[in-house]
Amino acid sequence: MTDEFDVVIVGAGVAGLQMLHKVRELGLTVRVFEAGGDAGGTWYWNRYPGARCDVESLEYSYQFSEELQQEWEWTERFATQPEILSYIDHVVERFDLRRDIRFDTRIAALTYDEPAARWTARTEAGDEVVARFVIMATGCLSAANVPEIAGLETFAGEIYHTGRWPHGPVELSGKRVGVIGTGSSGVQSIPVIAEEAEELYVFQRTAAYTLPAGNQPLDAELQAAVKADYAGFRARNSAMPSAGLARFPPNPASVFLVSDREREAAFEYRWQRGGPVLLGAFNDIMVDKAANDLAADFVRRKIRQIVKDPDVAALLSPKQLIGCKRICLDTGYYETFNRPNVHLVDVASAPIQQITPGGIRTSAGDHELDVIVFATGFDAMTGPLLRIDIRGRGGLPLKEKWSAGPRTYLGLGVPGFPNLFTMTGPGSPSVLTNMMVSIHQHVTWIGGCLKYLADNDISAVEATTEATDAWVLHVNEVADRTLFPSCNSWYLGANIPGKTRVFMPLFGFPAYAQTCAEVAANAYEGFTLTRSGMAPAQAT
Ligand code: N01
Repeated sequence: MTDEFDVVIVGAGVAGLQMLHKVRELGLTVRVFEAGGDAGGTWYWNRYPGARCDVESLEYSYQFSEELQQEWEWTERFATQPEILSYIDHVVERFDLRRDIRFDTRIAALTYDEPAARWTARTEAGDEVVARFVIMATGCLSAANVPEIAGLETFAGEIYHTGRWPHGPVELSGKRVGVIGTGSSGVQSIPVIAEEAEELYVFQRTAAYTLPAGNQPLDAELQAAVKADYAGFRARNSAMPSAGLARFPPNPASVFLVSDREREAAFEYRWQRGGPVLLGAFNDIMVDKAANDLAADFVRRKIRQIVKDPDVAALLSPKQLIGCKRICLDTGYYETFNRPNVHLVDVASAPIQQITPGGIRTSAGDHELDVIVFATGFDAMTGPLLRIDIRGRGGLPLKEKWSAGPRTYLGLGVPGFPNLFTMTGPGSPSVLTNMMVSIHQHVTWIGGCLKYLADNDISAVEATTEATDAWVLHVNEVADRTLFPSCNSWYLGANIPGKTRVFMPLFGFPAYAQTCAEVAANAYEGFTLTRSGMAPAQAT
């Protein structure tokens, strides 16, 4: 007999775990499926050397339990991957979450049975369960991207992807290592790999902007002060566009209203403070190209000061706008290129042609390697959803529905896919925020929706096409008021060959959270609600 649950959750990362806790609170039956061997999602998979969060520890934590946030002690301003994973393990144990999770189980297909108003979830092994609701907690950056490079399978050495780093030790000492990619994963891992490897070759196609993280042991007084009013701390962060950094808010003034000296001092102050706050030095950096150029020039000057070889400094200096690709945070990234064992390979001017048994061949020559590390990122936001064969009403595949790019209402629901929720989905603030806050908001909203459906004897909830069309327009209009869509970022899907270019996340957390609350208060306006055994009860 096929097992049946009220809710199936796909993914036991940070989002799936909190959602599981909420669904249990509602008294619903639930099964979570997780492809990994344990909980943690991003933090389970991304074990590469130097992996660390770029959101401050005091903010990158759950807020659903006051006891939990009081008892956990963070040790560093920006937590390492192992520390976050042990935090997640603590949460899993504390709330006894493991018993509802099936690990090492990847969902291959989800199919909606319209007459029964039930989803069937099929695992890769072919097992099936049935559920009324499916909650996709598959993450935004979980579908690893390994570019198709000729000859990859011929390489005689070891190959790793930062997002699929082995759980056992990886020995790099005495080896010639090549890292392809200089986004956040490359920027974090390169300084650490450089210390271990005999020779490190960094294959850079686009130079990234990276700012000093300013990591340090967490100030005990600060931790105590935050804990004394964690609710207030959370509320202040939730009122920020990025759902964070309220302790160091963006400056509301224009860069053009200050003198050159004041501008430089403002940039320098934020550079020294560490973290991503340089982008908030003035209010026009992300909306006005001339303002953006001033911030970008400041960082390029820093690169020239740090990197001794002027040719290397020039290659490391990004040309695109600052911030329109996700800004990176680092510990000693630019300094690493002063080491004699580190070599920057410019694959923009001399592209990678093929991987050979002995290494990487660019149009300028061969690089002999023992290890290749792909720090080449992810098929972001839609990848984790579309790698599952999701079929809604009438057997419509989500892949077909989204052939011209993702279309959701609030980043939570898709027309034609009743009772399926996409946590931190495209069309929601997600990756432009502290994910912990966006996840909390989605757990709360979905939990409220499930309760409303149960209280009102409603068997199906489905985003309307009208509401979705208007929402997609809104997301694009908001993006077009910023500089975000102006470079080839993964926010746009531009890192994946053939992927439709659509700016996927929505800028601005507070307005979004307000809209979601209003939709809920208005009996889920924009969704069609179908009462049990009846035709649609409400179509808005
Ligand atoms: O991936 P990316 P990532 N040949 O897509 C290059 C989060 N994150 O894993 O820019 C040569 O940013 C590509 O070059 P280009 C964070 O949100 C957070 O680093 O396409 N190069 C680029 O340099 C982040 O933004 C944390 O020209 C190729 C790199 O690979 C997101 O994850 C840590 C190539 C990919 O950069 C993704 O970061 C890590 C090719 N064929 C990640 N294909 C923290 O919390 C791709 N590249 C700190």
